[in-house]
Amino acid sequence: MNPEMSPSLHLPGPIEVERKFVPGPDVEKKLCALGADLLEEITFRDSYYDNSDLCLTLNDMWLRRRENNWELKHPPQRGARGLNGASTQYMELTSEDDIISRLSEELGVPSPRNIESFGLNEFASFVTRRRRFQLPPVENSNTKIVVDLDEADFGFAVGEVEVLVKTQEEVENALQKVEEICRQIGVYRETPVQGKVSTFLQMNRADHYKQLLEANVI
Ligand code: V4E
Repeated sequence: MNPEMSPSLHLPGPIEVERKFVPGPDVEKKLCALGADLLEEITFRDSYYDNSDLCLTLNDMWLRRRENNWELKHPPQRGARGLNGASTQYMELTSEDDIISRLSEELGVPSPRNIESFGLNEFASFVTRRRRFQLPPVENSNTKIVVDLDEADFGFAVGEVEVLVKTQEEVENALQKVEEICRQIGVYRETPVQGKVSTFLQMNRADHYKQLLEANVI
């Protein structure tokens, strides 16, 4: 059986369940009122890669280098999209070996020695300043709920409520939890809020952006 379809088997990475929001002026006050702690303030550069046919992103696969680390996000179930209502669910791979085998499968090429040898092109690169908050633990659960307030260097700000889970079975609860937190901090919206990469493409690479819209990826 395909391990990605079986809920309880070990997955190669966590599933990130997330809901983005437009950060209003009161959001930090509301987070404090819920007992959130500022965990860290960090700054990092993300560079995103694809081939000339956009095979990865048109299939909702997002390969990036965050500072010196490679990361790949893809929908947990094959053929599905990561966007689910106004929330998203993506498997996050951080092991280079796992990323290479997933990419070579997707691109239909043999596994090279390293990720650079796929010869992919950078299509977006920007710096994010992130303030990360952690909400107090939910009783009888070890779920960690994190809220990020991001400012990208191209003049765009976005927030996200995020929960990491280990199995597909836990996704439904996590979706409810991120929605509930958005309501509690007063940022709930029915429709998806666009993230940094989509906004970067809309501003700088209109054709790539249009193709993603037409493929229902964003
Ligand atoms: C998955 C995805 C993209 C890659 C960037 O993912 P995102 O979570 O927006 O970035 P970031 O910096 O917050 O990563 P983190 O630090 O949380 O790991 S670009 C587009 N997608 C798909 C997508 C979508 N279709 N709709 C929405 C609302 N978001 C993302």
